Amino acid sequence: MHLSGPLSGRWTAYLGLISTLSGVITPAVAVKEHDFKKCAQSGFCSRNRALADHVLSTNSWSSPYSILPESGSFKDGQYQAVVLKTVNDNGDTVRLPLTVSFLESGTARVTIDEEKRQKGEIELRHDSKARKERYNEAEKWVIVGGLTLDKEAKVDFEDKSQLTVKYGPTSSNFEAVIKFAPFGIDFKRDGVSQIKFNDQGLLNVEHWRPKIEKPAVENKDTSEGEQNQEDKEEEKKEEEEEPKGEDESTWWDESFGSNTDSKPRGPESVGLDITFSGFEHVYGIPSHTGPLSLKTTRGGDGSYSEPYRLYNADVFEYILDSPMTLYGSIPFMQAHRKGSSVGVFWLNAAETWVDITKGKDSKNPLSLGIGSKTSTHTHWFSESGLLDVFVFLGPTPKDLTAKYGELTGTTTMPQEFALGYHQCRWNYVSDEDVKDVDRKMDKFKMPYDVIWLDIEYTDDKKYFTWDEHSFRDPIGMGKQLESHGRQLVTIIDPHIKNTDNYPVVAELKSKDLAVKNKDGNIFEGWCWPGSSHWIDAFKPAAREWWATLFKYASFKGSMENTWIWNDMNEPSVFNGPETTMPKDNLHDGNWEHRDVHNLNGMTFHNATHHALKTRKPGELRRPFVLTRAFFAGSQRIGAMWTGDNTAEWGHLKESIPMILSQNIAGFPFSGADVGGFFGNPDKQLLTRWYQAGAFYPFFRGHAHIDARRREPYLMGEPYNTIIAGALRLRYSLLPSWYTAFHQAHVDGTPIVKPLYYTHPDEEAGFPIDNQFFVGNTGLLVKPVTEENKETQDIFIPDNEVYYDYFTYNVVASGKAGKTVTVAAPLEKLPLLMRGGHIFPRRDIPRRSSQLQKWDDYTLVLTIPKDGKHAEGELYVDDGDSYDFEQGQYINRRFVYDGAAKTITSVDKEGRDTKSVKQGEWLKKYNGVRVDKIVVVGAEEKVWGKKTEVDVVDESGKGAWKAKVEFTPADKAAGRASFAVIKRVGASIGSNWKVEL
Ligand code: NBV
Repeated sequence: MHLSGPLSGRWTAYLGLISTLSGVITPAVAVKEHDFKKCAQSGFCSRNRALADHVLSTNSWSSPYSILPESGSFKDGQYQAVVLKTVNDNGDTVRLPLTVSFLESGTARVTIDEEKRQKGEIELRHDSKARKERYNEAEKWVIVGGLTLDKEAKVDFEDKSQLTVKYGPTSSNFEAVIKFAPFGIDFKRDGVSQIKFNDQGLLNVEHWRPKIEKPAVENKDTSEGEQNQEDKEEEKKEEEEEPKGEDESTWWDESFGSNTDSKPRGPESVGLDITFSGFEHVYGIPSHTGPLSLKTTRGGDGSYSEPYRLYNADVFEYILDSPMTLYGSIPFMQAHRKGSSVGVFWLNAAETWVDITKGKDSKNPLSLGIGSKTSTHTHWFSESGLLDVFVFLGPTPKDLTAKYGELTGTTTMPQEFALGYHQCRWNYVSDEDVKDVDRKMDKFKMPYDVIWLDIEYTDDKKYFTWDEHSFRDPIGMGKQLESHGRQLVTIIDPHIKNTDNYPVVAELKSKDLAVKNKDGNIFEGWCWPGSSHWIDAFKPAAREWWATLFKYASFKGSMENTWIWNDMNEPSVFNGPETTMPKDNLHDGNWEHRDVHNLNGMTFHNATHHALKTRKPGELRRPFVLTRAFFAGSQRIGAMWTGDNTAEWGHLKESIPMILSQNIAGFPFSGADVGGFFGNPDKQLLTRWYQAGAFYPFFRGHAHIDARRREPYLMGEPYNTIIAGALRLRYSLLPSWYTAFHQAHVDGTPIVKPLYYTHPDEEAGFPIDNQFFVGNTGLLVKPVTEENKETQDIFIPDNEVYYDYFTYNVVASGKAGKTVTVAAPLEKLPLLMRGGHIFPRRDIPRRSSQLQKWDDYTLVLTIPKDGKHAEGELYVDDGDSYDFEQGQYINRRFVYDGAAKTITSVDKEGRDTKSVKQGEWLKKYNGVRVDKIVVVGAEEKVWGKKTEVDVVDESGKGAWKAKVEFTPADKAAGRASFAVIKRVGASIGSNWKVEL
């Protein structure tokens, strides 16, 4: 295979991979950390860190930003003023308009722009077409609600030095103390400081300025090679003697590797320190490897020495426990301590870094830190754009996810099949191969819903085409899948092959819908197809055009069960700086790529989502689109996965905090490649990965093109049976998963929840990120992520009783903060049920979720320690259309009342469901019933003598008896007693009561 074109480190790294595509299997060459910038290699990162170093090492620093008091005004929940930045010793200033908005939700928003007058004055250094404004359209892509101003917010106090605003919903008691000089804000709840802006004095708005050309350095008569030793030493000496000024070396252009960024607007970063007062733990800002509770970043034991970076990138063979950037970014951080959860959302789509340090606050120097609280200091900086930060004052973790969800939207209600198991690899080699895998999954009784096609299905990486030698009959393939309710996902990437006779690229060019380079010409770069162009999905016209390509008549071979996977949308550009687009490229409206980089993937994902929604007139179905790159707001569009992980135990282990981080940061529909993308997992690792994957919100097995085939049925015994068990466990719990997704859709609640979220007062749980709860089920899972481990220690966060899911053994009874050890031989996933819950299940094993759609339910009721109360829920709709928005759904609340000895089902929202006009689906669902209720921990004195119970179906079907079977406790084995109410027979959608 001959390749021509510009080469970079990244490109050569891909050569190993690409050669496999021509049939020669060569091991991939790993791109390592040095292909991505360290802070010291990024101009604005170094400058902001240098500022921090300078400020924090001196006592005499005073932040040069102050509010011009007479410029301030407060009206209708908004404070506006001008912040003056003193830029030199002469006292020259630049004017920065400040807006502090107090929103009805209790969220506050602080925005700092640069005054228009300044913008008019600046001249771009190059003859660049880049827009001369600070990028202010992130909001347009990200924010979907919650911006109504709080008209009740009021100024409570004002003098020459500060202004206090009281705001927030009734009884919230929020206040913002805005200090004028230096400028800073202290956000308080109930009079206690929670979040402080510019408390350390690191606010930095690099104002726009003209470039002053320095006189050219005299041409020394030496050849490059020789010059330089002497001169360099001389220069170094001079530098050392000179007082340190700002480092201007990267103001006007900046190189990394062989790429130079032209930076036509010069330096323009925005930075701010945000202190979380009295908080020891901060979480969020995915995606990174490493622990859920974020580490400190300025060196020292157990710390990182680099800031967390948010710059969507195709990080090949990413490393573990690192603040390096990955494929997607959500600049939302939460701080938590007992009694308080607060957060910030940094709305900026440019490259962003976050430093984290922790320190003891002690006013009294003699206290030696004893009794003082730890605070977390964070320092955020982005390369360009507005300073735009939302502040959430909690007080609970749930308040944070709800308020953030109100602003950026919540998880899309998924296609029901999308919660099933997805079978992927790079690549299934033909339509026959796909059909064969499909048959084998059935043969080995392994349920699955979706099979995936990676880039090789195309004709030479031209998306919307098929390789006609290996995929001769895509429709035949699609129909076989359809016949048992299964789906196909095909990959469509944003790079469009630059070649003749490819109508897609011809239209992209003729319609002027591609990303441009800095000169305003169509940008050309390298990716899988070789020379390529990139759709600019920021353009409304590009989005509309993209939609036309997905019509069934255009994308021939696609069918109603074909869905889409968007990869490489960071975007990945093999010969670009850090494998992505040059920052001086231009998008819609002549915004530089630098301004919008982290949004890019979301706009493409969004265009695909829109395309699927409109692919056939009248076909109103929920799209399924998986994305690799994402930003705040992507949760409204589809699912994400954690990219190219490796078949190693460490990657299995770190997938859990990564997914938990997605969950608390508003984008819970997430998973990691089961088995690990690169390399070959051994059978034990693969088996453990299936057990863990069965508890990822998005559950997909995937493998690199060089990896050996690893469809789960190839493992032999006992692995096949164990993996089939994990898959079936997932399928039986699908009703509970769907219910948890619905909750996420309603109010942004995580689907899988870490302990600080579920037990915000149990301090020992705050750093724990290897076990989690599923929805509101009370199911607590801690997958085994270490080799040859046959027991698992599980932390118990409260005083409830916990039962083993499989054996009903009581593993913990009434002691919070204790760790219990459970047996975890390979065939057993450590999974506990907390007392006091009722969760739905479907127990008949089927081949796909679609085949269990009309099955009756099992409810599992776990009796709590005090026997008094248990509850749970079930949400179900047609799993496909938007009819749920018109009331076509069932949303039940189940309650066990130990005193009254009843189990009841009522509408969770208190609707009179009889008044809902029933569509076809809802009518048919009247026939779906509660089959059995399993009562775990059923007390002998209550249940022991029971042989039957009364069932009253309040939908008019009457009352009848259902049989009960009681099994006493097995004290020797530690097993709780349990009862099974058989053939309950009540309609799942109606109000009913079981009376003991
Ligand atoms: O399309 C090929 C792969 C895909 O299998 C993987 O899941 C993506 O993350 N893709 C990346 C391209 C490059 C892989 C080295």
